[in-house]
Amino acid sequence: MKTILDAPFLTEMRKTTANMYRLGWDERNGGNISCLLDENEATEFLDVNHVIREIPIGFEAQPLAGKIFIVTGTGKYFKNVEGDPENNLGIIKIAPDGQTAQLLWGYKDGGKFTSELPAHLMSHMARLSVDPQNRVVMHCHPTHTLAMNFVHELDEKKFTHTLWEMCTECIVVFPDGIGVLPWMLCGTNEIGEATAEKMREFRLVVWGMHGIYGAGKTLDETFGLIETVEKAAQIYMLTAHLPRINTIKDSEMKKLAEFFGVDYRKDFLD
Ligand code: 2HA
Ligand code: ZN
Repeated sequence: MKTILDAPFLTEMRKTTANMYRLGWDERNGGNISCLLDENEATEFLDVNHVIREIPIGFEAQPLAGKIFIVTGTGKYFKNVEGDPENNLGIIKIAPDGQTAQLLWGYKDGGKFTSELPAHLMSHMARLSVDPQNRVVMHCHPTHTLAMNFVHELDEKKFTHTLWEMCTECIVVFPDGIGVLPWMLCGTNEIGEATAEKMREFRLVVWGMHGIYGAGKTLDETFGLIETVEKAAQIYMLTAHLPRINTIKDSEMKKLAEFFGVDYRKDFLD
């Protein structure tokens, strides 16, 4: 069997968390990522039937039974994942009962998965029901996106429209828009359920005055979604207090969406 440290999915998790840390999106233990692994690929690097220990999930994730995820650890710092993946990450398999995580690798110091596992697994279920290719759920605290939460209405249409206006690429990258939740207590099944509900409709969900969730087929795609939102939010925060002289018009955004053939939220344009 090949060594897990050579697994492309592990390398990608290390690179992604390091990138996110350096961008300032994941201070201290902020942020978490889960990625659904292809069972055949995982089998090349680890014995998927050897369970190190079992950890209760705290809710019912029956539709994901048998699925294997690599997940960041609770209380762990993105800053440290690259240098010490075995303590800061874990690979879990959802047991047949849907209520237990079987640890296959990682969380070496006795740790466990992120406190936001409900939001992650419930979001995976929601995204898989609309896109069987979805593999990644990512949460972080991007600075400008978060700043914008304090000065912009937390309304899905208005928030999406403002961001679409800030960069020409936005309507093409996230034509489905951004779901927005009010401030809620994090780490709970309630916020998990609310996030998953939004994830049926959106690949991006803002947690009011906390951060953002993204979902996608790959780590790169999901990172790129959040990166594009954050860039647009940065432009907004750099310009919101200045007189606006120019803007990308709704008619121009429509042209972009049509030219690139994306199915956009028509009700989010004026
Ligand atoms: O895992 O970001 O939302 C730390 C957090 C909680
Ligand atoms: Zn958070």
